[in-house]
Amino acid sequence: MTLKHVLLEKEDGIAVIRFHRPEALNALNSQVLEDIAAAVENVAADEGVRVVIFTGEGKSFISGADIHEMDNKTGLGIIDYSRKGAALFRRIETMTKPTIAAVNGYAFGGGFEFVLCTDIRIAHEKASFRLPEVSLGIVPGFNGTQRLPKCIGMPRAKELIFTGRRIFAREAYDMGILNRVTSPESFWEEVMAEANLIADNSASAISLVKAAMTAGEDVSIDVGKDIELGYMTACFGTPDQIEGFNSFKEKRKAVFRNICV
Ligand code: CO8
Repeated sequence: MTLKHVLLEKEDGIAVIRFHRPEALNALNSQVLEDIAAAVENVAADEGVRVVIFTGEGKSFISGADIHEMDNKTGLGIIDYSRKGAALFRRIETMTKPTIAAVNGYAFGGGFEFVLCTDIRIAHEKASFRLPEVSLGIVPGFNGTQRLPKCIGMPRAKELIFTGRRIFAREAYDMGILNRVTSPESFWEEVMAEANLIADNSASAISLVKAAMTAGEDVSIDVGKDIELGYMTACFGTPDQIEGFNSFKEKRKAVFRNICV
């Protein structure tokens, strides 16, 4: 598929969705949001894709929502734009395929908020994160006020949002925002190694695990354990469960069917 601001590559079950708007450091205007949404729907519908990586072209992951586009909007236009972004971010957060944010540079504003929607986050040590919205007189409107406190706790989230302070990958890792920090040189190799480790496992089991974790995120353990039970039960009798158990008994590596549900 050809998109203006997103490059989509697929190889060996791994899809790479690369933001490509170099003239604005991959800022999220409406067209970029639509292109990312189209790429996400493409990989979501593709049974061959087992892992989805998001990354940026050049020195930026995403430099934020597009300030020039927002500048021309009135209240209703902003609601429309904000909802478009929020719907895309939630779609990414809840899609059944595992996602990796490979943070290659600036993750500012909506870019930082994008990272918070992904399952696994890897950045190289020069990548940086910032929620500068209050310096622009606005609120982190792609749901950063909601997701950041869940990720790092309310006091730290408030400090980052109230100050608009920029942090580099090591500090983001220490706060629990990132899974791993790499050197710039080994960055892509480590991202792909992680994606391959995931892709080797049962895609149907991972999608059920993710569904259970997403559904159970905000519920009591008593409700959550029953959610898990439902998804656990659904695994039994699937081709991957049968293959996984057979491979154990036959002392060989499992060869899964790549079925995502
Ligand atoms: N929007 C639009 N254009 C941008 C953006 C952006 N967020 N970021 C960079 N650009 C453009 C610049 O305008 C510039 O274009 P031009 O050459 O035509 O002037 C080009 O990208 C290159 O930028 P710089 O020359 O500034 O590059 P530097 O390497 O010197 O600096 C920075 C890079 C530090 C990333 C700098 O560009 C910057 O601070 N950008 C703004 C970052 C920012 O404030 N992001 C948050 C935006 S607000 C937000 O994301 C809110 C999300 C929720 C919205 C909800 C909807 C209601």
